[in-house]
Amino acid sequence: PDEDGHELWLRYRKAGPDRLAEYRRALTHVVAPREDAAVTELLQGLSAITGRTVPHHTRPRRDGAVIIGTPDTSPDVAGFVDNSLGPEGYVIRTVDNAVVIASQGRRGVLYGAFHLLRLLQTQRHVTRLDIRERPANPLRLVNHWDNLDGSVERGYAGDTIFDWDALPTTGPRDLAYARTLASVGINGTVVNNVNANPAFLSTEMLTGFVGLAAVLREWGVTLYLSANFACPMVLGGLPTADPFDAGVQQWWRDKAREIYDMIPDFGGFLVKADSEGQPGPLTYGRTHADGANLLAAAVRPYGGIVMWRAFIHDFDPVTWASKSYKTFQPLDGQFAANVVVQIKNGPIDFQVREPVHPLFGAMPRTRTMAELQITQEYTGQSTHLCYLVPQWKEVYDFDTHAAGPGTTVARIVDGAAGVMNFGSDRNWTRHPLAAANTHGYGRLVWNPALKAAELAEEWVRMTFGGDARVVSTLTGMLLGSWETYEDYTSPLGVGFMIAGDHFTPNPAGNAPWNRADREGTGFDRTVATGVGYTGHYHLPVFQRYESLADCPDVLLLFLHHVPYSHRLHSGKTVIQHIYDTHWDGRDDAHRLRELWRSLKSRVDRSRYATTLERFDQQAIQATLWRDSIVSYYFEAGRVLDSSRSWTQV
Ligand code: GCW
Repeated sequence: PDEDGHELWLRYRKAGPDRLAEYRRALTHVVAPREDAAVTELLQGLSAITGRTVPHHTRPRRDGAVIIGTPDTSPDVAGFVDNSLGPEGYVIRTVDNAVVIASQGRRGVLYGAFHLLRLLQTQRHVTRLDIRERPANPLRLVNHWDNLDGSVERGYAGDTIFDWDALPTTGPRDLAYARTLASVGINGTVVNNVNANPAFLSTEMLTGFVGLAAVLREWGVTLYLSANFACPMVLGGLPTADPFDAGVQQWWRDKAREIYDMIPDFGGFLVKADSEGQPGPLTYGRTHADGANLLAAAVRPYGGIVMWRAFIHDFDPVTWASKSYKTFQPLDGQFAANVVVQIKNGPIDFQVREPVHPLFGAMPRTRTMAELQITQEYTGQSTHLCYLVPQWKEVYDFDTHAAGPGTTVARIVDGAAGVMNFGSDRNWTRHPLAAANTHGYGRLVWNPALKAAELAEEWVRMTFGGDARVVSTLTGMLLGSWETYEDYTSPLGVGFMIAGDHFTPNPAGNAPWNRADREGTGFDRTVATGVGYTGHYHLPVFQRYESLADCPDVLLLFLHHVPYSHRLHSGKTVIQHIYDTHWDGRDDAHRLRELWRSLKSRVDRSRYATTLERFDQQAIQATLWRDSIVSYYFEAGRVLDSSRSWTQV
């Protein structure tokens, strides 16, 4: 078997002795009118896991049938499906001596098939199943920041996973990619960078995408593309890209027709406009809503959508946190019904710790989705272990109070986009454990109520098997890793301690962000004395953030400037907290390596070695981080560390 290859968590290994007999009895053949992706996956998975050839039949033959389908295609499942399931929901039920997987739609059947396989991969019993699932949100996407030349912006696992030149011809990797997304319920992908080369919408490229869309379609994944707002000028030779210009409107309508003629189920466009040098409607005195509605009108006849990004700033630390809120909030109600505003989880840029973006809950008449970052741009890239599901859960669970208590982000959004961490590396993510973030992202977006601990354990079992020591050790390592990374990098929400590579420490270069001076540190973003950012939140949140006494410790330096002697809720002074967390966090990073070493005899040699090399690097980097931040703050404030004596240091 391909131990370190691109199987990721879809490793169908023969069941252990405690489950093998049960699985062999319960799952003997797959029943469906015809072979499709769900059937293929079940045949492959069930055969490998039971160690017997599991065949496909059109009718049940004996005990152990796995009967799958939609009411349209298979009369056997008709009685199991009701309308409330929707096209992506499914039931899995044990009936007599068969297992039924039924859905209204093809996607639901596929997700049900993966669910059954997941049960087997995580060593669960399957004799009395009664499962009912439906996704919390319709938009469950990944975003690739992949360029035409094959490079990946903020990609840390090689070049693009796609082979643009080969398209429309596709290969095994495209198929494996589509399958992998489907296995965790992801139903859409934007394959090119939001810093979009207009050429991605050229007729030549679109012709190629027909092939990719076909593979994705088999696995229930919709293709979307990032669009450059200046396409009518660059590709169409028009003198303007003004959304109010009739020629521009016509150009986008024609482009949409061309695309939908080729790819009838094309999902629509993702747009980064008037941000970091990208063209946009502001050039013509129009608003973001005008720009979004221009493209939305073009794709509307075909059921397409436009995902319009809210990530805008002026590279100015003073205005950055508020810019997106101030620009988009007044536009609430002006976006077309098929526009979804895509909002990063926080107001800055995927820092290890940020408050939740104040736009969530501020645009009640606008469809919104959350942009999360699977690729660990600021959280250790593919070197540090940083399991982000706990962070994303905090985002989903955050109560905006927009429509009273309980207006959580999970209840507000229509879905999410995860900036992807796959690349051309043989194992797709470089750090073998980084795939836990990809898996966790898909599963959490399907159901934000799932617990981080459940998802971490599920991934470990699927990826490394059921050995109890491996499961408990690795699950624990994943769950604590975000806090560890935060401890030795950026304290108390201060953010941007990082150099231009977004990897190594450079606190001195970021003084306008951390504002460390002789007396204290932190960025005053209050209404009373600072830049007024806290005022973007609804009342109870505003009060909590505005008040120094109530502000959560983890966000203290994001929201307030305080003296080094300020006492946290923990009882420690800010400066002592900074010293202690950096020393402890660095030690925890070294401990992660020891924990991994303790699994040596329980993990295959190849993945063991690749992963150990990651932990070796992380340990070195964590020491560098600790020393940089501790010395920066010591030099700024000249306060002695009261926890460590000089002999220890
Ligand atoms: O996260 C930052 C990155 C940029 C990125 C930008 C964005 C795609 O540093 O590389 O560009 O934000 O999200 O648009």
